[in-house]
Amino acid sequence: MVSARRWSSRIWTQPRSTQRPSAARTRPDVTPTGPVTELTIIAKNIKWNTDTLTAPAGSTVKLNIDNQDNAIPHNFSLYASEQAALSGEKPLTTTKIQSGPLQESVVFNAPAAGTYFFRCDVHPTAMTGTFVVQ
Ligand SMILES: [Cu+2]
Repeated sequence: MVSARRWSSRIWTQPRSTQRPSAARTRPDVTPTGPVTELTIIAKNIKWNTDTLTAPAGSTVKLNIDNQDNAIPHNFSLYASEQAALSGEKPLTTTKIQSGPLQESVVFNAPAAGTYFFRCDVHPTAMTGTFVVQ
């Protein structure tokens, strides 16, 4: 802690290790309307670590996205259906396309109960899955 350190000069320089990593980003872009369900998905070797994510209806989802692919860009987009994604409909929620390694979170209110489709828009055939709201 800073309080345990001594001032070595009049100008305090914050040690690097306590600086906020620039890669860590959170987007609290919605007002939660229900209990928060925290989910995590990992992108590694141009694959998601799971092809199914599940959230309770009425919950607010905090999805942690861990892109472990060095210098490979990914994002996460949730669509009403696979057909909606293929026909160019706008995603229900999406993140910016960014290269890894990167950990970020996106917060969104779960859509109505049903089965949805998610993918990485950069790798729309290799990185897909089903998002279930029940
Ligand atoms: Cu990708």
